[in-house]
Amino acid sequence: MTDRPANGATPWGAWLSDDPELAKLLDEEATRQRTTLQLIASENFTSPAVLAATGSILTNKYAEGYPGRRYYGGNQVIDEVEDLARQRATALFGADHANVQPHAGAVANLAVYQALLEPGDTVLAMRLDQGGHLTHGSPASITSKVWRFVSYGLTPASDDPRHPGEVIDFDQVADVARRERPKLIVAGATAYARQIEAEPFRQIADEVGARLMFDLAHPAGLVAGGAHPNPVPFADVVTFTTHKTLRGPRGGAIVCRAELAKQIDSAVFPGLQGGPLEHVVAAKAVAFAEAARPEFRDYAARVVTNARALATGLAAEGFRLVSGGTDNHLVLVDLRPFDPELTGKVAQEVLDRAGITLNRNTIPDDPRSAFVTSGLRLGTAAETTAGMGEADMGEVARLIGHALRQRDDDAELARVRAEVAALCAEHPPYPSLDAAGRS
Ligand code: DSN
Repeated sequence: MTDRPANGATPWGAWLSDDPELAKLLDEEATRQRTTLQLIASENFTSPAVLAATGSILTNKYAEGYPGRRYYGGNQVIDEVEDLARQRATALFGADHANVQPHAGAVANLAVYQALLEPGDTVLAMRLDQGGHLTHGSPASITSKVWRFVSYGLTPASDDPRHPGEVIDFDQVADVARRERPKLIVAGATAYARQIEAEPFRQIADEVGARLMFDLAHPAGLVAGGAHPNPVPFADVVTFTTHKTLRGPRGGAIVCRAELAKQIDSAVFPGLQGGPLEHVVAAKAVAFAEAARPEFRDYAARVVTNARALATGLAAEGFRLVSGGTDNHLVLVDLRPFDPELTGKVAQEVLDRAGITLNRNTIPDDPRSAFVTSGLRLGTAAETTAGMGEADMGEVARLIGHALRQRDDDAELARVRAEVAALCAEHPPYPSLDAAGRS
């Protein structure tokens, strides 16, 4: 723990000392991240080097265009920064070409659709309530207004523990593809706890003459660390976010086959975006280099073993594991066997009060709305970065079960919050910055 100046100005150096109002908010957020459990499956703690690049002077520069082809002067250094990020991304994933400019995963997906499709073309993607993302054709997303989305889902749940079901139904993918003849098939999910093989999607895409896009937003870091199969050899295009398991700055990226490079680049800029965020591009370069190191392989493996330990603990507390368990970084639980009255919305709010941060999530064929839900989604990427291990995950599961059983008892929730704080104190996310008085 760090002593803090009386005016509350702390977090990222003295720069904010002229703005105590904002400094206080950053300080409060630093305290929240350090003293409560971060179990949102799409979040992580970036390295101090990623934070430094994100907060760098590169934010000052306009660089519309690409290295060697900019619309503004003064981009000699920026070109080298972006080239470094592109080279590191292609090397990390074994791809021909990378575009590191998308501001977010959603923009990366939109860019691919714009590059490969005409308005009204058919796209086959995962159903939202089965784990698909908003940009996979949600009625609320622009994607469904411009293109015609059809969907596939999961196999039914089963009581057989050796074949628990709720895995991608490739028969259904093939049937819908043959019937609808999509121009693009999208693999990948936002709430799916199993590995996704790209090869069966490739076979189906080839059979119906479709292109294949793999949305790798969630497991990108697991792929980089060798803990999830790499879709790059099979997909025409792979989109991903850099801030989830990959542990970089908030943003998106695309890797693709060489013959699609020009189309993809034009779709990102000028198709969708203006000036790239070169400070974030630099931070992406930092993250790609970090993810190529041997210790990142250990990290990715520990994310998965921790998720398994968390899943085992939650099952012992009486929650049902969607897909029967996990082999990636996330766990999706059905709350109904634990308590049929408990909704995801209430559980998320109760756990927030107990210092456990996660998100409610629909489960396959959820009878409740996406705003209420019958499930919770949890992930281990962030707390694994902070140093938690399998025993800690067992403890986390116990605390979740206890808090939800005692949800009407404020004193019990306060006790859980104190236990959470003690656990987090053993695993600070930024020990080096704490020592320097900066977190
Ligand atoms: N919102 C992200 C997630 O939490 O999975 C996806 O965009």
